[in-house]
Amino acid sequence: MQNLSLELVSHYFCPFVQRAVILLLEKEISHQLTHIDLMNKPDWFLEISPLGKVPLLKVGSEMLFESSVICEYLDETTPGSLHPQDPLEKAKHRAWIEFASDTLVVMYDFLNAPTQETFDQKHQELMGKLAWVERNLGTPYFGGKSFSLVDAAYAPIFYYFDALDKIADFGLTKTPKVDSWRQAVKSRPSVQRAFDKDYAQKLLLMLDQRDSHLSRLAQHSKVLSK
Ligand SMILES: N[C@@H](CCC(=O)N[C@@H](CS)C(=O)NCC(=O)O)C(=O)O
Repeated sequence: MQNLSLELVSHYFCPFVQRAVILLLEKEISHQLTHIDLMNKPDWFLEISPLGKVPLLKVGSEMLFESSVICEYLDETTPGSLHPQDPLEKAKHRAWIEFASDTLVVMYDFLNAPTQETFDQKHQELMGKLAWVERNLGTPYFGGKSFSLVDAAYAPIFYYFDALDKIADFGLTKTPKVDSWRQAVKSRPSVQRAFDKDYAQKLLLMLDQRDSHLSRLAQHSKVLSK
């Protein structure tokens, strides 16, 4: 990497930001992290963010957006790629990172579903996604022995699982390969450093502020009572 300063513009609960944070920590890349309030986006952010979304990576006076682009840039400009070398394998990893993004969209709809009907529908969609991953996984990591960008892309999803497990059994451990992958990814030091120890509990508190089927289930299960 040329000696350019790196600043990641972030939001504490953004799973797309967390992919980049894991990569920065995994490769020990010096950087600055700036959190913003997405409910009250600062003017300086709106001026430099084409989509009005985090993450953004300021690279010297330049600016990158889109988490997969940011991760690829960080990976390519530092030694020891976290992508496979073989072009076909690399393309497959990129495709599964896209799949992780799609899974996050379903996860968001599931977490915020206003009614039981939407909740059940999104739950089924989520289980369908997990079944696809189950059939395409290596061990202990997605690509086998080495931790890769795909693992970083799914790590935030596993923290949602931790929060959900506190509320009820949603069948998230019923895909055994995904379940052991989840443990392997969460044991990775860079992943542990990227998330606070009580991150899942903080997620629950955040989700509880929404008027959703899940927040009603959480209140019913008393998981949020002190
Ligand atoms: N495709 C984008 C998605 C990023 C994204 O959705 N960020 C959310 C927070 S997790 C955001 O900034 N939302 C603000 C908004 O949509 O106004 C990426 O991979 O970077």
